[in-house]
Amino acid sequence: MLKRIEQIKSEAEGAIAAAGSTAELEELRVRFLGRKAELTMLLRGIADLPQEERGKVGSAANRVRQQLELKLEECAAELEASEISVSLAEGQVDVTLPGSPTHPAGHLHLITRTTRQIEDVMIGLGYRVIEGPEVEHDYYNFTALNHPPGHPARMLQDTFYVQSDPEVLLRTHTSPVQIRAMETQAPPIFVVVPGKVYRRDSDATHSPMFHQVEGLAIGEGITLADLQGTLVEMLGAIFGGSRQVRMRPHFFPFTEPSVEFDVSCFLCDGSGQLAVGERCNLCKGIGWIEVGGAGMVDPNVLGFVEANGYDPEKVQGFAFGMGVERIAMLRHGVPDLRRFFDNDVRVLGQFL
Ligand code: 2U9
Repeated sequence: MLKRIEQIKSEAEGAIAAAGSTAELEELRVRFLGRKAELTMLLRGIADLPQEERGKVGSAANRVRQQLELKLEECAAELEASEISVSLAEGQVDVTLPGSPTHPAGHLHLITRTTRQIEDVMIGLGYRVIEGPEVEHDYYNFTALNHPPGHPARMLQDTFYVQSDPEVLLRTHTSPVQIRAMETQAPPIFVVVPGKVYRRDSDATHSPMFHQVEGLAIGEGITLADLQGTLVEMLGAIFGGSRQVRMRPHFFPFTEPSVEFDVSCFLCDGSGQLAVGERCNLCKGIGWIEVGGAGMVDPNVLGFVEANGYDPEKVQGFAFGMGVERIAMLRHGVPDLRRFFDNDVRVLGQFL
């Protein structure tokens, strides 16, 4: 009997080692350890054996059973792993292949393209592109930009606050990024800051989320004339041709003096007329189109980063801001800014 148990063991071990699949292993488990297997029957018949054989046969059969169970388990784990890798390799999909039928890959959104174009011009003028958080602290969005707590200027922009913390908000402009930049880089600094901003506002020319590009130049001896020259370069590159730029006095809390700037109309070349007696419909006959705001950075703002070398007595400079949607609407004749965010490819596909 003991000899037969050893035979079963070696027969089973040989078969298990030769098994090529988990299905085959399952068949072997049934054959050698199943209800009708010889070893199982043998264990069941132990009670019928003579008293002196029972102990030896019983323990030998149980030991072999346990050894075979362990072997089966080990082999199953190995085979399962190799079967999984084979099936993964067979089922592999090359996601870089064109679809069938092929589908056009699409293109950048007009707002991204317009933003990048502005960035490129500014990079050409020696500026660095930087980005920052869209969820901001009150300090960076308002206080350090010369909006003291409780100041009415804070009301100018309808701000989205985070419910759990009155000090945390969705930035209303990208200007906080420039404060963060000045905290880490001593002057001179020339940065351009694109990004999403948020204000509670919604109509054909306003959206609760829109994009801005702002610029900041701080160093020794930078003047309003440098701002004018920079705007001429930038707007010429964006609107084409030899555009003129004019500034009108305005108010912003973070600049002093502050201006709004206009570009000469690129449709009528500033004449206000498309033909004799025909009023230009883009600039409404004025010859100028409002593009953004700017000014000399208020010394109070520099005071917040004075510790990093921005002594308002020694350095000065300008900042400007533009809405990207407005630029894109003007250039491409889009009447409603919300069309940029409907994600209708019939609209977006026109701006290749
Ligand atoms: C710092 C100091 C000053 C950025 C500026 C404007 C004027 C401006 C608007 C244009 C259209 C916002 O999108 S819009 O509604 N922007 O008029 N932005 S000056 O001034 C700064 C920025 C950072 C440290």
